[in-house]
Amino acid sequence: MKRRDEERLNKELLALAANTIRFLAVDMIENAASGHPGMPMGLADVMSVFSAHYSHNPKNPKWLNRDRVVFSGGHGSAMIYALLHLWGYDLSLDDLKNFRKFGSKTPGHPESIVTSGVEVTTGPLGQGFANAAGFALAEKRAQHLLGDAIDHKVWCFCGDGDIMEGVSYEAASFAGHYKLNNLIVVYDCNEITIDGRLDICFSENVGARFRAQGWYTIEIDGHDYEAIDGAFMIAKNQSKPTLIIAKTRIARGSAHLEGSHKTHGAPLGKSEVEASKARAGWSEDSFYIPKDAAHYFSEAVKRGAELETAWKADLEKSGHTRFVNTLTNPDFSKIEFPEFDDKPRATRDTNHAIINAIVKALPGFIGGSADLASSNKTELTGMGEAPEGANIRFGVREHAMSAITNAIAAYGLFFPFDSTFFVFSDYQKPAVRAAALMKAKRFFIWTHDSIGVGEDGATHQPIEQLTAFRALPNFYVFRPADGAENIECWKKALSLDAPSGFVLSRQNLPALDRKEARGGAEKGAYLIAPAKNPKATIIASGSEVSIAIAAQEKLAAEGIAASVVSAPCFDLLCQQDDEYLTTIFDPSSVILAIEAASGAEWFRFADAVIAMESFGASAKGDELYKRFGITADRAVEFVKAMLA
Ligand SMILES: Cc1ncc(C[n+]2csc(CCOP(=O)(O)OP(=O)(O)O)c2C)c(N)n1
Ligand SMILES: [Mg+2]
Repeated sequence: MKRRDEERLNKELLALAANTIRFLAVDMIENAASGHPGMPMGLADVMSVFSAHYSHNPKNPKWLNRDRVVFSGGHGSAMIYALLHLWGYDLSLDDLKNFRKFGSKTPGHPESIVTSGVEVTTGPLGQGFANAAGFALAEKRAQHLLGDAIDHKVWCFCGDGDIMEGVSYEAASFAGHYKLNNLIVVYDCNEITIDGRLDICFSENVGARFRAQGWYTIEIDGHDYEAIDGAFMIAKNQSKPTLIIAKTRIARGSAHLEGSHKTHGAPLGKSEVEASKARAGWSEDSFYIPKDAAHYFSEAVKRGAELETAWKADLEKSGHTRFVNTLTNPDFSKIEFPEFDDKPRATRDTNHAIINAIVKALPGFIGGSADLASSNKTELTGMGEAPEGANIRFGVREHAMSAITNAIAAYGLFFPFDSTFFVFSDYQKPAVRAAALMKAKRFFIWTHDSIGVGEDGATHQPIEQLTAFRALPNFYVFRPADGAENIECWKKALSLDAPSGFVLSRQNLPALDRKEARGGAEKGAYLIAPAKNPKATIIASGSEVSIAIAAQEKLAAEGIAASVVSAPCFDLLCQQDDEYLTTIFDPSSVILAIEAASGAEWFRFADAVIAMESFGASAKGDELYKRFGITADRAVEFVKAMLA
């Protein structure tokens, strides 16, 4: 990056710029009467230097070769918004004045779908750290596909809280193993968290930990401009990821509260703001931006335009422009989905054939498993290994896996997946929620979806997870009944701008007869086995659809007409209008749902629900279905009782 040395080391200007960040953030927080001034004030010196190192284009926040920057401590949002405004992003002074207000572009914690320039939604500590590792991995894959056209850095700013969270351990281990030397993490080490001094609860040697994980580490005074600049220069030329441990004082520049945990999450208060501004020789005016500071930050606009123009020319010369477009706008109609015959198959197996068909057509499809690829059936045949190839070995690091995959999705070129047993989705949950908040187009592949798992027992048999994920906004859970439905679910999921989860069986399921079927999976549920003038409708998903059909046959033998609705996606079903609902649920029929999970949500549609009311147990899957009453005979009993 072109940068004038005298500007980089103009300490007076850097101090002016830092105070601008500090007091803009402080004024935003006073104005909102809530927020977190400690971090913006403590990190302002680092950010003022960072501003000259950061390669981005504020007028095109999606420029592909921009540096990715992640603020993992989302509570520092006032600092982020102040910077985005100063750099020239689409964030006005009025937006800063609306900080934390309903419908503003400046929510309490940064949200990528609300504010342009915010790469990922952060707030739950540790997520951003792992996202940064994901961006770094995504860049390695992009470099493999596009060569020198991609050569940016990934920056992450994090605090004591992020470092304490387990997910940052997993992600650091992953980044160290894959030698993600494009990753630079700045640890805002103020040794203060909400409850007070860090040493009341945390005393490990963070540098030694990261070095053991394969990182290069540097410790600096986070208020010394030369040291900060020097650390950035060193970090940019490493063969390993770099952790810069910046020793800082929380609320640096506060007249009486510098170093106090009280500044973490509460406004300084009017008199303290006045005293602090007076001590810094700052204007008393709120939202004051000195001209020289404004100029210093807004250089980003000119520099960004130059950087992007030069990059576009280089890309053109490299001949990769079309490939970038292909990756950015994948043509899903190119996928040649497999055709399945009528042999029984586990949906994890049909899914394996489907994801291999997807990757054959579209190089932006990448992903992997948390050490269960052979069980999850997620190997992408012949597609190579990460960081260059499409198969990512996440190791047994489910939480980081999903936060990493969220960032791969946010990178701009890929639509990734990750995978584990459905029961271990509990270990991914915070990242699943983050994916939904970001509307990330990405896929969770969850196999071993029920008590059908069998002898591994209760620890490995999901019960409540389906209900939990169906309750998650912006999230689509697909539980297909067989291979044909599995394909339909993928077609739908690929069309959504939101994350999807595939909940798949370990055990074989029969290929269902669809000759009489009405409708398809795209509405979430459809009549897979309709009956004339049904007295009952049985609704089920996944492995229970064939049980419902068996119940239908038994009822028919007793002269009771029943229809069967297959519901691969509860979330989509909830979006249908009454007109559609009456086509699948005959208004004169009683409705029974059957599912080998907690099933509470089915009461939204059903009069009665057969579901799991306890944990599972160790035995063969078939036996467990009988023991727990997830059977056709029980469905028949229920229907007869409901009609009586
Ligand atoms: C997963 C998670 N747990 C708890 C919180 C609540 N929380 C927000 S900030 C914070 C402490 C942060 O300490 P640090 O990262 O050192 O930030 P600083 O106080 O130095 O700004 C906590 C516990 C959270 N946001 N996310
Ligand atoms: Mg701290």
